[in-house]
Amino acid sequence: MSLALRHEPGRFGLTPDRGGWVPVADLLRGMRMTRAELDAVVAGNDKQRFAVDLGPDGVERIRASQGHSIPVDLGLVPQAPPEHLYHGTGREAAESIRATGLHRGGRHHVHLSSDVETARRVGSRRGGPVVVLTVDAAAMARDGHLFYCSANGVWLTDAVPVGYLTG
Ligand code: HQG
Repeated sequence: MSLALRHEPGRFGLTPDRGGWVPVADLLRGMRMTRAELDAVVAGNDKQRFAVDLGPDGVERIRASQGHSIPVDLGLVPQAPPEHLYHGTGREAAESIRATGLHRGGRHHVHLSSDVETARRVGSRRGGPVVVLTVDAAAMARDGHLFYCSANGVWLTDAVPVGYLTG
């Protein structure tokens, strides 16, 4: 479902709207899955990656709450971040990040966690030793950097310059 809703909707015959939404019925057809399977994924997903709601036309729709590589406007409103946010990554990446700052790569934003434990889990996805960097989000916000919080609690920002990173 992440592939269909974040990265390659065309492979499943889907055309998300500007906000990244597709009709639930279209996703079921495109992925050849049942409604019960979809409900189980939406409810059981460890990160609550998918949101289902009623569109303005009364048609039920679904989208990924973050993590897209296709262009989408999630309609997120800038929010004041907590004082510190965290980024978990591998040791080599951490070296490079300490030198050049955090970059968003293929995603729309840099992804930050509100607690160390979650950041550690994100960083451990690739195997190997994990480094958790601390972001002085309050200072970034004071300096005019914008932060957004996705529907599933992931903090997003465009980039984190080196001066705001420790760890
Ligand atoms: C690294 C998962 C070298 C960065 C998770 C990361 C998250 C640099 C990788 C979400 C760098 C990008 C995002 C620099 C950044 N030099 N490496 N200057 N700047 N990096 O997957 O944060 O399962 O795009 O440390 O739970 O790991 O998709 O980002 O290792 O919320 O829902 O470049 O993905 O969520 O990798 O993970 P990613 P991420 P989902």
